[in-house]
Amino acid sequence: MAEHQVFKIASIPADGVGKEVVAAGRKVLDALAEQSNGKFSFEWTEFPWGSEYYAEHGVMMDPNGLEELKNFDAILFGAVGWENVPDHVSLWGLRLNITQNFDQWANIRPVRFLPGVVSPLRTADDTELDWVVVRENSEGEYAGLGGRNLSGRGPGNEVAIQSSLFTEKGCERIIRFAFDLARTRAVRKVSSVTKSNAQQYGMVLWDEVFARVAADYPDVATESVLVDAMSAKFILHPEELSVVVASNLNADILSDLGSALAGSLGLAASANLNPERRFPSMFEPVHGSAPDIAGKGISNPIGTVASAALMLDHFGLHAEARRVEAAIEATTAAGHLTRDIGGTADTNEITEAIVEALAKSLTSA
Ligand code: GGG
Repeated sequence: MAEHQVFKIASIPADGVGKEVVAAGRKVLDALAEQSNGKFSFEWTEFPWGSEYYAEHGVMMDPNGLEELKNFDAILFGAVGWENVPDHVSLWGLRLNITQNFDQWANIRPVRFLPGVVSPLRTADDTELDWVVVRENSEGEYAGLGGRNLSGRGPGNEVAIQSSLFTEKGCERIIRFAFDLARTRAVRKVSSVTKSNAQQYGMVLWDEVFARVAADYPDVATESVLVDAMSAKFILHPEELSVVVASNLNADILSDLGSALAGSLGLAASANLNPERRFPSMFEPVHGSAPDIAGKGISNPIGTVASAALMLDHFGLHAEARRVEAAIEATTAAGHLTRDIGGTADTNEITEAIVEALAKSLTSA
C-alpha cells in the first residue's frame, strides 16, 4: 500500500468572513481526506492573527510568525481588513508580510464561469469562457518604496512618493511562469498587460522582457495590451483570453473585474506561489473580509474551496483537485447558490452540498 501522506497546513482565517470561509475550506479538505482511503490527511494549526489580534497586541501577527509558518506545507488564508486598523497597516502587517517575505512571487487567479451562475456578460450564456490572471506578486506597484515628508511645513504641504519597482529578474520569472502555464492549457496564448505608454521606465522594461521571453515559446500566441484596453476586452472579447499576465496592481484590479464578470467576487480563487518551494505557498479567496456580511453565515465559500483545489494541485493531488472543482460545479448547477449569486443558501448549506457532491462522485466512480 502507498505511504500515507500528512500535509501540515497553517490556517489563518484573519478578519470578517475569512473565519467562515476558511472553516468551510477545511471541512471540504477533511472530507476529501476521509474519502482518500488512507492516502493522505491534513494536520491543521490555526493562527489567531488579524485585526482582533492587532487590537490586543498592536501587531497583525506574532513577530516570530514567519519562522513558525516555515514549518508548514501550505497556508490557507481567509481575508484581511477591519475597521479598527488602517487598511494599509493590516494589509502590510499580515498578507503582504507573508507573500513578500516568502517570495510568493506568482499569484494565479483563475476566472471560471460556473453552471447555474448568471454572468452579467451576455456572451457567457453561449460561449465557453475560462481564463487565468497571473499576478506578479512581489514587486511592481507593491514594492513598498517611498515615503511621506514635509508635513512640518503646515497644512496642505505634505508630499508623498510611491515608487514602483520593476526588475528584469522579477519580470522574467513571472512572464516565463505565464508561458509555462499557457502550455498546459487548451488555448496556448499569453496576453501581457502594462501601461507602458505612460509608465515609460518599468513597464517598458516589462514589455521588452516579454518580447524576449516570447521568442523562447514559438508555440504560444502572444499579445501586448494596455490595461485600459484590456479592461474593455474582458467585457467585449473575453473569448480571446487564456493567460493574462500583469503587474501586481493591474492584475489585482483585472482579477476582480474577471470574477465579477463570472458572477461574483465570492467565487474567485487564488494561489500565492513560491514556485521554487523554498517557502510554503498560500491559498486564499480573492475576496476581502466583507464587513457588511461578516458573522451572518451567508458568505460564499466557493472562492476558498476553489483555492483549496489549487492547494491540492500544488501537492500533486491533481485528480482530487478536479474532484473538488467538479463538486463545486455540481453544487451550483443544482441551484445551490448563496445570495451574492442570486440564491438564498447560507455558507453551511453550500459547504454541505459540496461535501455531498464529493461523496456522490466517489460512489459513482
Ligand atoms: N483574501 C484576500 C484579501 O484578504 N484581500 C485583502 C486586500 O485588500 N487585498 C489587496 C491586495 O492584496 O492587493
